Amino acid sequence: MSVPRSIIVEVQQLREQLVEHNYRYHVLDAPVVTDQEYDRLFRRLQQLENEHPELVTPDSPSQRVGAEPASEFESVRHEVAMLSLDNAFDDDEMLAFDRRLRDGLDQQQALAYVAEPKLDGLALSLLYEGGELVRAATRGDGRQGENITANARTIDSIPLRLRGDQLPARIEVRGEVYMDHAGFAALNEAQRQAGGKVFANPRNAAAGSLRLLDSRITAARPLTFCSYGVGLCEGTELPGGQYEQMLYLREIGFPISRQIERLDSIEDCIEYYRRMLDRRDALAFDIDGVVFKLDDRRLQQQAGFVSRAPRWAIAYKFPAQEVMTRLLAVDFQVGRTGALTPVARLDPVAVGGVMVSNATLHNMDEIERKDVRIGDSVIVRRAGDVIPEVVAPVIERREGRLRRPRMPARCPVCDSEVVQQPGQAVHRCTGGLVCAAQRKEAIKHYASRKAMDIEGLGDKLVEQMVEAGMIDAVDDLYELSLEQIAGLERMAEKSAQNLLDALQRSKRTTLARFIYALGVREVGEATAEALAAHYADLRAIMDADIDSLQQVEDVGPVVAENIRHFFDQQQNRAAVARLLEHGVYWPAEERQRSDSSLEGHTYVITGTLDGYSRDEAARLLKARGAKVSGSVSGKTSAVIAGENPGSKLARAETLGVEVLDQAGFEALLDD
Ligand code: 9MJ
Repeated sequence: MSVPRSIIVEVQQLREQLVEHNYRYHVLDAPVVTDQEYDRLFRRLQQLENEHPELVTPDSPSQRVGAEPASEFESVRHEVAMLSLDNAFDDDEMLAFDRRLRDGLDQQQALAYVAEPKLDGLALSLLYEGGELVRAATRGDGRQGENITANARTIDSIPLRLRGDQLPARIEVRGEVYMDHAGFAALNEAQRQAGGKVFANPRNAAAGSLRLLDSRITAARPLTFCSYGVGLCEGTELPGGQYEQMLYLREIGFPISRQIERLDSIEDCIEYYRRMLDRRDALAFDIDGVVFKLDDRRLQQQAGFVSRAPRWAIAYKFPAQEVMTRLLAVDFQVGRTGALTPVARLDPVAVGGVMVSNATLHNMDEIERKDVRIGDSVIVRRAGDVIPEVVAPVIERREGRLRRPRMPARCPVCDSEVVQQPGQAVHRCTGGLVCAAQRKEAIKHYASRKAMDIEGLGDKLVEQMVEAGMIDAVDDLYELSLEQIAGLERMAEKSAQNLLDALQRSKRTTLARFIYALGVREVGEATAEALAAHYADLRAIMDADIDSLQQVEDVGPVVAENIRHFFDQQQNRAAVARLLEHGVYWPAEERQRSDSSLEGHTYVITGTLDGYSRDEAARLLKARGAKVSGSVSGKTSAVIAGENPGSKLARAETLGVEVLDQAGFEALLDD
């Protein structure tokens, strides 16, 4: 039975659309359809191919789901060796690299370079013949790698077929496969829940995923490809500059770095390195340095190679984010809700450019899973704003019998009993507000920016005050006198007065902030806001039963139970009453506001707005029914851009999303 022509045409059109959308998403970074629309087209194609299997082609976008597992990877020889890069660790080494190159090439004037972040993943070689992906191989030892074509085909950002009509007969494109932070976190969470292997870092996760014999599993792993060069090329003359060559790769379908730049001198390269180092933590993926390549490809050839690396390229490495040190001891820190967290005391070491002597070990389950012992050499990681963590012990370096950390039976702060609720990983101190650690944390939380926002009342000051016996609970804050505060060590009278003023100002708040500030277990900002919006009245929340609480968005049985439990305790009700007596209030308009003028709209805020913190601006939008998101997509209603906007503004412009300035933002609130 032949397939109706209309079906053949539809399949053809669906493929073209999907390929185009994929290219716009992964390469141009400018999608024009929502994820749902993409999925709809994809499912329609799958459906038609299921009904008419004879229409399936190897380069169909549907063929990225993985194939039957292989028994081993075939070895492949690289026709052009895959070299590594020489490293530089400081500016002098960069200047020396440039000088060597200029001397060798007999060049007096400055050399131009192409700069891009050094992705911390795995090198991949992609061979295309007649525009079609025929082979993907790992770097291996540079001469010989492994054929992982089936796995590479599952990565959406790797084109199965090249774009354009004047394609080279054969071209080998090289680049890096990596996993971004969000993908890595999601994968590890899924692995943890399934009791599978948890990866130490995104690089290991990418490597592990790419080298699975079952490509159907690889297909489900969040891998990304970014190209950085060409190996062999036959049948076309490539542009004479490295930068132009990269633009050519983008044209024929490959993602290239968004941060790529052509620079006029080695001084500009050093400046680029500093800029990237500053931005390192804000990137969505790990980079371990910056790569510079001579732009002029004729000069590249002239410069040639030394042993395993080109003379015309260099990697200027960042300070390592993972280093090895010794675990000296494990202490237990008591949090606001009494949870005991194991903290690693380390032999001090520089990680990512900062000295680190403490790192989190998360919880006892993690310690057991990783088999960390006191005295072990351990890998410590510090990435971005995330607190440093112990990734794993280096078992090979373990000597003799080392002791496993043990959860203490009594609280190290107040000596109350430590218990573990059945079915829960956390151990808690049962001391409640008897425990100074819990009292300190409760007060710190109350004063924090997203809670009562008491300016000048930082963690150190709270600790000092609790230790001096000046405050036991949050309501004591409002009874502090100028003399008491000024009497503290390192506290000037002026600062003491400022703190008193801040305490006074903090009394005017919102219901949501107040609920959040109380620190009910598992009631975060969003839940506090949902509770305030639902009940619009503190008394109603304090007296709500479990069933009623579960009517609130995001409140499940556990959180409902926590809220009920909190307000069932006489001491908590009394504390609330005392706070209100001290004059904590939220203006009525805030309380009763149930404006929905912005319902169905999603906004993204970037930059600084005059007179509003980012949180405050978000709160005002949400109070009118809007959603506030952290990332710009085709679904964003508008991006609100204040002073010094970030990359979100550029992204809005690429996507054609409306951009509002301060006046536009204020107009939204007034409507
Ligand atoms: C990475 N890892 O991002 C190279 N790389 O060039 C970039 N690696 C490279 N270039 C030649 N951007 C050998 C390796």
